[in-house]
Amino acid sequence: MQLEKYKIDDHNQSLLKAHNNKLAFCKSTVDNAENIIEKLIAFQIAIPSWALGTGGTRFGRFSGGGEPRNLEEKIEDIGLLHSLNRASGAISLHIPWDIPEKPAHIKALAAQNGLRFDAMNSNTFQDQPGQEYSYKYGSLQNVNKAIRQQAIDHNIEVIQHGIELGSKSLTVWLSDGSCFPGQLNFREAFQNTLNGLKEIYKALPEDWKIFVEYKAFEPNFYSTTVGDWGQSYLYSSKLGDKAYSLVDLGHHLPNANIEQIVALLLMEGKLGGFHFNDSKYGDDDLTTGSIKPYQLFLIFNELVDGMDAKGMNHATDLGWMIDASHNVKDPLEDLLQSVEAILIAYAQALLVDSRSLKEARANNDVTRAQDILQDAFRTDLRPLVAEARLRSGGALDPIALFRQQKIREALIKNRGAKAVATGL
Ligand code: PSV
Ligand code: MN
Repeated sequence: MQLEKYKIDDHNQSLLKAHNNKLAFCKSTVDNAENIIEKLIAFQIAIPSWALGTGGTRFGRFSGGGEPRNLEEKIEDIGLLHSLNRASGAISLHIPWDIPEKPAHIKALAAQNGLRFDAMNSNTFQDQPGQEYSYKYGSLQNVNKAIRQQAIDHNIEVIQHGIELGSKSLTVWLSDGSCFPGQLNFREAFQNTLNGLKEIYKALPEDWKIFVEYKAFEPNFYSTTVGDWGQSYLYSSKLGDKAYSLVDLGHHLPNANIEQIVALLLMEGKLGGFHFNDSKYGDDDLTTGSIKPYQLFLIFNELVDGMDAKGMNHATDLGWMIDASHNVKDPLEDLLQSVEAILIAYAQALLVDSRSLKEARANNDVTRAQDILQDAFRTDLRPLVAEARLRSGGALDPIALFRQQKIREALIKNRGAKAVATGL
């Protein structure tokens, strides 16, 4: 389903006066407004192919209807999101949930929707129909060589799919670990995993990156073989220059200082990718910014500061992706909210008066340092985010337009109330 340009224009026209008033006020209080708007326009956040349907938990799944039934429809949904917010110009595929059977056709469809292919994701955390060996006791860590080889081969196959689509990176998230003390020899599990990753690394094209994603727990509840940023850093530094750590916001133990992790990984040149979501308890996969917006801002503050220190391009030098699940909200509305929250936090980080912060730190002026950060966080920059959308051809109020145009109703009519998307 496509949203005609004139509908976006009509919607924008109806909101323009109010928007311009808010923008004028915002610009009168923010010195570098134009610079922030420019950076926001360039910033794109990839949408994963598995986030377009209803998630669910092991207790149940309550479908919202009209979910995309195949990869083509997922691309259409992301194209729709992108036409509304102009900031979702990339798709990240999970194999085997979304095998591109006809890659040339899929590539062309994505291009028609203004999308490029972000990181490819492998899956050795589930058994697939017809698969020879089971991953019940792990994949790359497995005590059985044939199982390890099957996992290596799968990752190499995922790279091949990615090459056909023009992707440039592979994200490996392993659920490997153990549920009970005594189950695993930690050092052997690490070495097996490292050896497997080395084989996968060898299959990477020259201009590709591999992201090693870590997670504290779940589905294993005693140990995880890539359990934290230290372990991920160990793997990525042993692998080589094309290997990086990937930070998923939901993959830490409670109250972990994620902004500090980000700062140090960036300092070491080993931060490669980012998965956005939010959580209260664990890997809750909630809408980004819905629970801890201040933490999101503090993380962005370190990202901007750390990237600037290395002369990195904010928009292109890290892989930005949303990794969320939608159990009670419309997935498309939820994704629009997430993208908005990410852009607000990014804009606020760009607003931080870094020179004064440096001075405050040099004088051990703790009160002033806190104030500088909170000043930026408490400034309402939504008009700048809306202006960036407007200038790139998106809608001033994407969710309002989505509802006015009854897009979900149309999707249900086309695809049915019981259509179920693949993914978790
Ligand atoms: C695991 O919890 C994870 O964050 C990984 O990125 C997976 O690929 C993704 O979720 C989808 O299940
Ligand atoms: Mn993730």
